[in-house]
Amino acid sequence: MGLGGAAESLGAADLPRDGRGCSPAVTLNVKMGTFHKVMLGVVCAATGAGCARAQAAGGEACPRPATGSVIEEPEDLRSVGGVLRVDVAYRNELDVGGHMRYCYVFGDGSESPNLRVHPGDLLILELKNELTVAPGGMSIAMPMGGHGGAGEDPCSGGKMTAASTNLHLHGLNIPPICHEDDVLKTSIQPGDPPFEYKVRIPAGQPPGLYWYHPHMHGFTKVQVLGGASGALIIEGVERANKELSGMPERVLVIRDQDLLNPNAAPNPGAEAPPVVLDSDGDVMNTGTGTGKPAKDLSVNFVPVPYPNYEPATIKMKPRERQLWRVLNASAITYLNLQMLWNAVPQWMAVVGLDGVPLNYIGRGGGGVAWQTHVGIAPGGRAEFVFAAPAEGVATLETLSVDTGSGGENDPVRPLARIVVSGDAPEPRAKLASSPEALPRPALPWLGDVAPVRTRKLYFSEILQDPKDPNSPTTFFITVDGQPPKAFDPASNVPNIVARQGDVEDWIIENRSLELHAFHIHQLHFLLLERFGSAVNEPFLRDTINVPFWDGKTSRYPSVKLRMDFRDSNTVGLFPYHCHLLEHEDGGMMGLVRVEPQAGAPVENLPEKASGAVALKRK
Ligand SMILES: [Cu+2]
Repeated sequence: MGLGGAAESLGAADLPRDGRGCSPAVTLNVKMGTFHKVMLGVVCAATGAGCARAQAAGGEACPRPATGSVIEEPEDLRSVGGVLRVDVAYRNELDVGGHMRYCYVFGDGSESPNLRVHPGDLLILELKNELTVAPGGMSIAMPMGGHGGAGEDPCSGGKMTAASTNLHLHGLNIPPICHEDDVLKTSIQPGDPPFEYKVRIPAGQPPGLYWYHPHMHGFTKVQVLGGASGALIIEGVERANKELSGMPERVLVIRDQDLLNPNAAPNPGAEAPPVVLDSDGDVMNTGTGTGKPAKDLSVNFVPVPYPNYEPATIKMKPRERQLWRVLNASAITYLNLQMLWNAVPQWMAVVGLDGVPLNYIGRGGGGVAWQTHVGIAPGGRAEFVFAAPAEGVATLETLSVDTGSGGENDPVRPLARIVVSGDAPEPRAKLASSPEALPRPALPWLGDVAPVRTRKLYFSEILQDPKDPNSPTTFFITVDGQPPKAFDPASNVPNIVARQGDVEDWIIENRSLELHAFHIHQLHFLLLERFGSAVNEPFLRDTINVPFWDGKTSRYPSVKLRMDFRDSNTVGLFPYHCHLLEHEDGGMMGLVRVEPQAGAPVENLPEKASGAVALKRK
């Protein structure tokens, strides 16, 4: 079978331009074929371009490159003999503009490196919380003698403050237990000894781009917005798609950050719609695709700030094909990537989404979806092949995304110039040239398994003062029939109880006036329907947009997902939430508890977790 239906559902359909999820502003142009198309699809022009190397712009704890820099690749930390062991210091500092930076500095001195592991490998990560500054600029008092001075177990969930942190391995199908991928009770304080994460990468984890970031409820946005994120790569994407064999690869982590020039006027000649701030100080959607963005963006930490948007620089050899692995590590900003040459959108060959190759399940098709733009929600990933022009300069930009009348402003803006020259350096990493084919997935294709039940959940928001759009908002994700309730981090009570081995269908509705991105930990799901209409996606996701309601239509926008609780690693208590992190922090999170099958071990369940953890702790 082909991936035609799948391809048509990518990109534009993911990034609604109006309340019905359509994209009139962008023509979705999809073709299927081989990589040869990438070569044909690129035209070029001559220009001379060069760019200064990155320079550290102030700061010592979390150095960052200067605007306009050449984009450096993150360092690669690779497993050796099936083990990747790393030490990580988690630091922060106030920059000269008063913005809080957060960073992961690894033992080799690299910041936010790529962690590269294979299925079946062991990842051992020692995380030391070295935060010294609280939001607002106050120094964090270092407790005497360990955890908060009280000797609390970091697995106990006792203390969760702006100085606390933990780590989530986004997209991995690993157990939700402390020292692995628990984010509900794990809380590491400044002064604690290094905290060990010890994770066995599942043998069946699809190869692709995943990521790591903190997940401390109430403080996730500020930490991720400050730069706390990095790529985690499960090696072997070329084993799923042999056309990728031997191809150079490049990791691009796109982050958002507070505006560097918040008071700047738009560029002369640019349309200047009125600026309305929401209760978080973010610029609300102008509906014009222009104007002041809610946040600035950066590419591998090179900022591309409003209002001039001086792009970062990527150098490529003429006509070189590279696999670009793009992570949207933004806290709240949507991306809709497009490659332009001479104002003409170029083809991108999408081969993987959310860490899963498009042909991972082996149901035929080329495993390639040809796109002229690729939408990536906060938390999502897209992997695509791009071929450089024969000469000249192409531009990577993000198109505007209409997030709804209640959403933030994500205008069109450039991100990077792709400068072609014969002496451009090769990316550091290259995919294997003669890969062994991946084994077929052990479980039947999710689309062929009958669900045991269907549930409905919905996103909603309440303004504390309904007459004041700038008053604080409470965010909810509610199981239909239950009372809407903001997530309570003190609660262990699940909103949903499922059973391991089962497959369920979940309908996620959006009853609010802004876009939300549904994400669940520990598993991938299959998109079945959008607005009640079937879609054909023979691949999996872990993050999905749910289009905004226009406030008038009698039916709420929705998606229908097939949720996969078959793997024993999903047993336990874990969250689902909106991946716009200020929504998550504001309460848009719920809990599912997956019960073991009769007779199965129960070590992932919370009441057993402390015992399991005791065995693991050093
Ligand atoms: Cu949201």
